Amino acid sequence: MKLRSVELRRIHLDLVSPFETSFGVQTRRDILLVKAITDAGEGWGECVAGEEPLYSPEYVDGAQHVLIHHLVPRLRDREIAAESVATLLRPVHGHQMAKAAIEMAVLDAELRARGESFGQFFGATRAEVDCGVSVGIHATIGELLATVDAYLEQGYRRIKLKIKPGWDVEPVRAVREKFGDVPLQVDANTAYSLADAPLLAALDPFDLLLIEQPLPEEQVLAHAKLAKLVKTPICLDESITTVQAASDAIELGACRIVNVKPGRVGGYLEARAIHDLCARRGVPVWMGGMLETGLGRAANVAMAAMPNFSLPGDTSASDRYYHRDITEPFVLHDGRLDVPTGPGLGVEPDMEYLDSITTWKGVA
Ligand code: NPG
Repeated sequence: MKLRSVELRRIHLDLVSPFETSFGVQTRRDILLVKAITDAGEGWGECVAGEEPLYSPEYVDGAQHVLIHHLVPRLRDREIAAESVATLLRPVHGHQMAKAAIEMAVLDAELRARGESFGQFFGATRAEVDCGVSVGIHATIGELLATVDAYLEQGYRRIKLKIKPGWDVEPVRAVREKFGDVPLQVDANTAYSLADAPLLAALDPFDLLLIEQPLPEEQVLAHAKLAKLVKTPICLDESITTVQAASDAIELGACRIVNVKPGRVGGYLEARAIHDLCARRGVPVWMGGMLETGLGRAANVAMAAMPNFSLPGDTSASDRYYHRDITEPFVLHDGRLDVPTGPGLGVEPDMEYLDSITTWKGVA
């Protein structure tokens, strides 16, 4: 398959409600979409980088720049396959989210051309996936409980609470007291230090599924030390940027569970390798979320149907994020989302709507 060109597009979408994490409050998204134009057809990719480099070093303007100047030139006018993209891009260090976006677009084009869905390609073993929801930091416990109540009413099968120093034990206690044994986990987005081990151990009595990324991403050894001081399983997100990093972290005892985010690790193929590695090591994985539109969500839901994705993911319905998604919406039924079955991503962006929210377009 020959890559002729790549169309880049920035779109603006408001979130249905502000989403506060330990690294800031998001109220809207400025999203970079890429369309691979090949001699076999077209494919879509979504870049998960945020407006500012607060979750990881990547941010959307940087992703756009590196795609135009460093990534697309290494792929354009060449015979490529999705499986060769990461190798061709290896000379460029880092920039996993930008790399993931173009690899996703090439994979979508390739699978659409041969009439195969993402789910078939990944070896999905389920037609639908269990969904959890990520609940941001709230101003008061009362407001948090109201939000959690509404999500449980909608059928979500697991609640994840964002935590930070000063907003941890109390919200967890309040949710446990009000909602009983609902599957519950917390995510710190690197906000703590190893010295906070006693505080994190204070979460042990609440029977959480996991504590996600309590310490800064480079502190893998400290996570292994923390794992000996708390009973709740440690799950890593930000620290796991490659299959090698996943392998090292598991061997070191830094995590018992892994959050898989294809954007964070450079693409769906590296994410699949992490799934496979974790399956061999007996480490459960679950699908993370980066507030994706229907395009990224389609691919995430397909991957989450692989066998070792044994915990509910942050694969929530479209209406948890956006009043109107750019594809047909993903709708929750009985706490699950259906895996798309059409060729490639199996969803189509609504081009008229997309054009109406596009803030910039370019070709590389
Ligand atoms: O449902 O897509 C979702 C959001 C899940 O909490 C979520 N994502 O740290 O995992 C995270 C967090 C996040 C969102 C991180 C956006 C960075 C950007």
